Amino acid sequence: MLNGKRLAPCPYCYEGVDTAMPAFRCTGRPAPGRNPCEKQQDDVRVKVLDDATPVFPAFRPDRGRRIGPEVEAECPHCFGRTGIRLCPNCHSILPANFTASSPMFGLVGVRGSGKTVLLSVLSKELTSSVARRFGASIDTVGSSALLARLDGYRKDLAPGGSGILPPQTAAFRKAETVPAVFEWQMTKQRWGLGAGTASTILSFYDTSGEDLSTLDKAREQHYLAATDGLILLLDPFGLPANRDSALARGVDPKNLTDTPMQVLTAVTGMLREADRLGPSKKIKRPLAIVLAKIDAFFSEVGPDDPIRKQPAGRPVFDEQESLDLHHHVEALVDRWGGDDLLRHLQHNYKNYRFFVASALGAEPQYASGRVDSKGLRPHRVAEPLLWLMADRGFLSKEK
Ligand SMILES: Nc1nc2c(ncn2[C@@H]2O[C@H](COP(=O)(O)OP(=O)(O)O)[C@@H](O)[C@H]2O)c(=O)[nH]1
Ligand SMILES: [Mg+2]
Ligand SMILES: [Zn+2]
Ligand SMILES: [Zn+2]
Repeated sequence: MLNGKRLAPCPYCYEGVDTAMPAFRCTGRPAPGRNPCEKQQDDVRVKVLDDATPVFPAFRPDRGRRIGPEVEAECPHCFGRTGIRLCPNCHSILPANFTASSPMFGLVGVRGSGKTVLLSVLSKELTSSVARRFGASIDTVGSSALLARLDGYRKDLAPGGSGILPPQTAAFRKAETVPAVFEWQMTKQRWGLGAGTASTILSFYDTSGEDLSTLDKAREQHYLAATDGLILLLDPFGLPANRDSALARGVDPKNLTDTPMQVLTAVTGMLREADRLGPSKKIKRPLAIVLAKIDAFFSEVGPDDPIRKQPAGRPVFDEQESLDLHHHVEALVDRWGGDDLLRHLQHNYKNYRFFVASALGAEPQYASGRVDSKGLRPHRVAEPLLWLMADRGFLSKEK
């Protein structure tokens, strides 16, 4: 049962994990008088994630002695106790409060939609301003090559950095596409039960920037199926009314290969297949559709336009403001020739909402890949995620 009572998808490999029966990793601290375990290559990680980093041994505790949810185990080699829980399938460290009821949210977008730049900025926003705003603890889980890469890109874009945008890498090794995982922990008041820690998992993976024709469809579908809510990043330059202006500004035509409509149709197809939905049934999973790079359109609207407005910094999700923006963006998409997109959403999704975001805050020089000298001014990058959280009841909504 995936998304049912017992199994929750691993945020790294998206396989269902029985959280009552995790694998464990030795901490390297032996029981008194024992020889410590040594770090070595973990064959499971090599096979599933192509990651050969030496680590302490992993093991599955003796099945016979299992009582209730397993939070600690004893290393069979050095007899040290460990609380490092692993996914049995890929041996990644599970988030601390990962349970079968932790929802997982993800983000998708094709090459050129602005995914890498957005993820670089979002990972910083989450662990700083968003965490402060909601009094939450939002931390990265484990380490991944992607997290390190995103940090590097962000430093390049920040003042004092090289000012160069991330390159369109041709292909990454599997290890470099291991998802960046965040755990959002919050204290929740539960009726009659007092306070408890609730945990939401964010799993983002960044592809080498394929277009739809070269997408690893199996992996993408596996990922889409595992998420409880999705953020779909669309490139507004790909809408019919904006293409020519994009090309005139120096946008690489390769980044406009797939139109937003083609991307959405592909995602819908994969979700329908993953959920085995009949043609008359709508997709229930909430979908946040984000028009990225929205800074490119600031000069076309007045300073008080909803797409330019800063979101309020209160620790609630402002539902009315979000709905107003949603309707405004719908009208904008229609004006830009995306009426087919609107109809598609109405026919296929029960619960969707439009957002705008700008990771950079100002237009870069598209052809040379240089960012604006005023530096990074992210705009509304976290809002789609906040909506997904509020929709699940993890954040309160202000009506
Ligand atoms: N105007 C504007 N352009 C952006 C922004 N983010 C990305 N871009 C442009 O989109 C290109 C592709 O971005 P990238 O994040 O590499 O896209 P990816 O292929 O989806 O990972 C960048 O080189 C920029 O030219 C943004 O916030 N504003
Ligand atoms: Mg990219
Ligand atoms: Zn896994
Ligand atoms: Zn050990």
